[in-house]
Amino acid sequence: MAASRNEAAVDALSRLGIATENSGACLGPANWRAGGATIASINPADERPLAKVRLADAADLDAVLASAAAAAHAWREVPAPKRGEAVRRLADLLREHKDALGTLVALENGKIKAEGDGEVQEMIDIADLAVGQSRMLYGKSIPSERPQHRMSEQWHPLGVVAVITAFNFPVAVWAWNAMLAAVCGNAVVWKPSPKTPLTAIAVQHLANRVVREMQLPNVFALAICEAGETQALAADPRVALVSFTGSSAVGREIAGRVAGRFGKTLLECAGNNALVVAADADINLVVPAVLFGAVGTAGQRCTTTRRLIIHRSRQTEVLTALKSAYAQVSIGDPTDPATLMGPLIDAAAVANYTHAIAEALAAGGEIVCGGRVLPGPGFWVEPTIIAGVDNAAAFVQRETFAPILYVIPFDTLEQAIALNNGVRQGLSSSIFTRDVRVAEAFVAATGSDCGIANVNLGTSGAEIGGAFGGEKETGGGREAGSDAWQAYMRRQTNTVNWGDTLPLAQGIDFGAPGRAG
Ligand code: UN1
Repeated sequence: MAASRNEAAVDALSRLGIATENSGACLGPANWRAGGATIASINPADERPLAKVRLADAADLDAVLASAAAAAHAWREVPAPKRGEAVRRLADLLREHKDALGTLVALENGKIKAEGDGEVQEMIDIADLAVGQSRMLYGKSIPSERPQHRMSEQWHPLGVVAVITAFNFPVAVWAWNAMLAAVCGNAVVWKPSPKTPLTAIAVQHLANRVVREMQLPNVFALAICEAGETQALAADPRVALVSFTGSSAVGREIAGRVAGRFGKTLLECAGNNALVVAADADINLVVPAVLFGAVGTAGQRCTTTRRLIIHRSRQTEVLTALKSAYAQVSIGDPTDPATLMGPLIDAAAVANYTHAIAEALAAGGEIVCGGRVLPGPGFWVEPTIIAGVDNAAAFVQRETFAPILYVIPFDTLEQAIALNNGVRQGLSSSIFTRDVRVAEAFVAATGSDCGIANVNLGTSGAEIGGAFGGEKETGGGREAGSDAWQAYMRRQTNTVNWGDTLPLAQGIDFGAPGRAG
């Protein structure tokens, strides 16, 4: 199942400035460094190295943070709409490099080219939103209870924002954070996954171009490092906000470290997303939604559909349709336009896949389709549907980053909602129904407990305009649109007394010892 490394791929690497060996730390244009170990970026489709990267060590990280702190001081004095112009320029460069960067995402992550391009589009979309937002960092005006007083609030930059991203959205999640953080007046330090370092280096080259051309402070920095340095990054008081995307276990550790110094966190951890098929669901919507949600990105999205909660009366019909849809999924070279599913990221991901399936079978689960590891080189598995499992089983309760869909039947809407909510994670959810009462019940306060609850569309593939994130062990953070920009700023309440007396709030009379005359 080896994928060919075609000329277009080699061309994409060179168009993005990727060398055979690259430094993993960058303070700004012409300021790359790295004193740590050397790693290889492996193409998960053929297990061949794409290029090498020297990691940042503790000294590199320290230099990056010192530089970012200085840049943040200068950047906060630049008017926000001017900061927006830098993001607009970066969006221009992303448009220009969309094809190459989308290809590099496909090569390094293994997601298909259409999804790699989609990810770059997501970067462009959030950049456009951030440019507009740079003119709308609104504070409120609040009526004061005291005469001749004016109360208002304004939003100030935080300082340095660290963005820790996962391999599965190697560039878009940085963009959600970085574009907003930058217009909000912060310097951004990016710690990408060492599984996908080249896409980060490519984006850093583009950011460097913007900084150089526009002669900006070095507000975009990069530190590709190992776990020890990542924990040091979280513990460093120079970092005002740590935005973390990844597993709940690591998120919990990072959050603890940041909380220990009263820093801020923005967490986007595990999802365990269910798609509910109500008795009256339109199968023509359900099948493509499950296919994209459960098979797309080889099941490696935070928003991947992991549980199919299905009305018992529709089970046979829907599973039969899904079985034939799954049979048509072409697995192979992610850069081939005919491919629908690429490889998993690495051997550990394949091991997690096999382990979860073995557990499900041992617990009496039955494979509807898929279930096998495919021959390498490359990390190939079949998209899998497993029925006859219990929602409370350990393997259903945890997020396995692989294309495995568990089928769980229900009889009443109350049961379906309880099953949807009956996991520790709370990212995304959806229901398929034509009944407005069922739809509204699902999105009501008594319905889905997730950060995202959809009706008649799948659990994955959210637009950037909405706030993205979830509850419980997903971590509670919100990124991208709506008012998510506020996470990258500190709120200041200002009360101004423009009178000649000093009335106290709550009508307190505190005597008048200092009263003149
Ligand atoms: C993620 O998997 O970390 O909603 C993010 C979606 C994408 C983002 C996923 N827009 O599936």
